[in-house]
Amino acid sequence: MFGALTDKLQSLFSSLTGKKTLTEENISDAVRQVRLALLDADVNYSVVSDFVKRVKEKSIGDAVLKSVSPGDQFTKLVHDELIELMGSVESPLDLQARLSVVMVCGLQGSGKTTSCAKLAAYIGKTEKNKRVLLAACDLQRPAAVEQLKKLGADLAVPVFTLDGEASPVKVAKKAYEKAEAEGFDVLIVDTAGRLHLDEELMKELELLKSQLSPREVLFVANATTGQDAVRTAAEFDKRVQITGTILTMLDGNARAGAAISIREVTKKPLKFEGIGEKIGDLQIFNPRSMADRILGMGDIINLVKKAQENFDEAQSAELEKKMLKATFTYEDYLRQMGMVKKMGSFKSLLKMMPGFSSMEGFEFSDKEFTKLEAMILSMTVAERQEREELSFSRRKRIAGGSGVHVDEVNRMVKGFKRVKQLFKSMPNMKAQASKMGLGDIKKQIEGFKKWR
Ligand SMILES: Nc1nc2c(ncn2[C@@H]2O[C@H](COP(=O)(O)OP(=O)(O)O)[C@@H](O)[C@H]2O)c(=O)[nH]1
Ligand SMILES: [Mg+2]
Repeated sequence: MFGALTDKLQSLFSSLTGKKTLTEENISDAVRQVRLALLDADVNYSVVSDFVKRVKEKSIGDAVLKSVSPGDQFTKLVHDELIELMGSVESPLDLQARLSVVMVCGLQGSGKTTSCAKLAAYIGKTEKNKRVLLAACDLQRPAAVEQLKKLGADLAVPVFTLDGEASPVKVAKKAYEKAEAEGFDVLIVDTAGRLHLDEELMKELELLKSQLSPREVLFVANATTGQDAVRTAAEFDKRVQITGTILTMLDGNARAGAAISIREVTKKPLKFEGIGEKIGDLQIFNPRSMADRILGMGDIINLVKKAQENFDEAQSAELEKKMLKATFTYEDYLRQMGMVKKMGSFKSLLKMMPGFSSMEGFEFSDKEFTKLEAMILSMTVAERQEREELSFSRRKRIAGGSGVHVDEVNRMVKGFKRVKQLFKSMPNMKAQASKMGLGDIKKQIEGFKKWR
């Protein structure tokens, strides 16, 4: 996700790992490099200065106390400081009012409308007893109202609109009246953006805010825009006193700058992160997990959370037992691939883990799965359980039965064997991954990739 910054910090940490002790000299060097890496990643200058000052003070104090594994010590220090910089803890939505208004604002194209819908879905999932009404108050772009209507319809969340009304404040007021009259708990208000900061927009937002007394004023920041997002956040905060930020486009090649600086500059929490275009691609912002990702430690928290949503636990536990005992059959393989396919945003999930950038472009499509399924279902039960050797004539029969070329069958057999072998020789499975029945995903994916 943060490619360059992650790479730099990682090589810096590994160069320290060889050192016996942290001396003032090599700390200075390391700190200087952290500073450059952060500046390079577009982190706000004064944020960087404060950050490295703190790291330096602490690491020197630290080195006096203990001189074991200086690289790890330093990594941990930078990690801890990054977490603190990003707010330490998760910052959930404040929906305490009887009718809580959430006003969403930001520049055009930052992801406001999408985030409104994602928030509605998120609340629907996390606060099942709360009823949400969406209000389409972006009257600048004619398509904006339609866009929200469609998103709402997909989610079965009602969207309030007023045809022919040109004043967003009037629409918002009417939406509020409806929400109150009909006992809604949350009103999410989508607002207009502009390409750049502009006075008219700010006035409109101030007016909306004064009319709605929102519980939350969420600034939506496109994380790929780096310092611009930070400046914009500061300006919105000055005018409408934001209560938090939603960082979007974190699935793109976002530079870490925005994530790190916005909170420090506005002193308002980073509340959510958007990691894709789909409605489910919103998660609560977790400073620790973000620090892990920036430092390239993988994102175990989110990985586990997501995997748990997508996996049938009992089924994967059983599969894993089988794999370890190497009684893994073609049927199990098919089931496992089915689970991989079910994980809709598998790709964005993989990108959260270290060393996975090479996986970009990996997609396991429905079509490929259907092909795999056809091949395995064309096998006899004895073949699927490997009680019968897959001779060339058998492979030809399978190819014929499933409408593929025999080469494809050969590749599928290889992929299966590789995955099976992998699990046999896998004593050091990562604890978390193993819990989810994923095994060493990276190798597993390589197996899948080779099959393809
Ligand atoms: N990749 C990615 N795309 C996003 C994300 N959030 C929004 N988008 C896309 O960005 C574009 C602009 O989003 P939209 O919500 O219309 O922005 P708005 O003008 O601020 O309302 C749309 O094509 C969205 O699908 C995200 O987190 N990741
Ligand atoms: Mg919009």
